[in-house]
Amino acid sequence: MPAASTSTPPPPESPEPAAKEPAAKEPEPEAEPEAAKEPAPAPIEVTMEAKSGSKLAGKATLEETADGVKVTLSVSGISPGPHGAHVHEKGDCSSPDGKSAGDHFNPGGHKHGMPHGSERHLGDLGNIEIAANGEGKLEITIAGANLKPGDKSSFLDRAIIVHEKKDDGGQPVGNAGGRIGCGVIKR
Ligand SMILES: [Cu+2]
Repeated sequence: MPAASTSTPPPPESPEPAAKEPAAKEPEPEAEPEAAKEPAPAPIEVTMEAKSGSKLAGKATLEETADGVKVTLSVSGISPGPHGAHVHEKGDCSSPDGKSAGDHFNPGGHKHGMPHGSERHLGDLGNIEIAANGEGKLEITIAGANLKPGDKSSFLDRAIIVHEKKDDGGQPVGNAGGRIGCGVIKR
């Protein structure tokens, strides 16, 4: 057996470097860190029903944002001027007068107030301003509210009420009179 050759074959020539790497792709956006917040729930569409013999029609969209729940309420068929609007505690619009929706949604046990005031119910949306043609829109973001199932500050499974009169901020519920529109906030 011949002595082991000391000559090892030359390493194969290293292959030509590939002519050119294709232009580097844009880096992928960094993946969300594992502890990222759970995604915000999808927006909720609410159909408003006429109550107390009104001709109200309309809808609302509720969307969870970083700043709270954004409520966009559009109604038609009611008298011009301001009309109180609130989230009420029960997602039940079954009664003709809307009272099945219960009281203002007030998980913090506060006094009634106007939105953005320091003392207010979480469900206080203020007033929707109705034009001469009977139509109006309210857009407001309520800090501290969410749309999560079962959360104590959630607007889910509650109701939006539009009142016959202006919410003047007075106690206990703003002197806004009867309930002329109601819509259940549900998925
Ligand atoms: Cu109300």
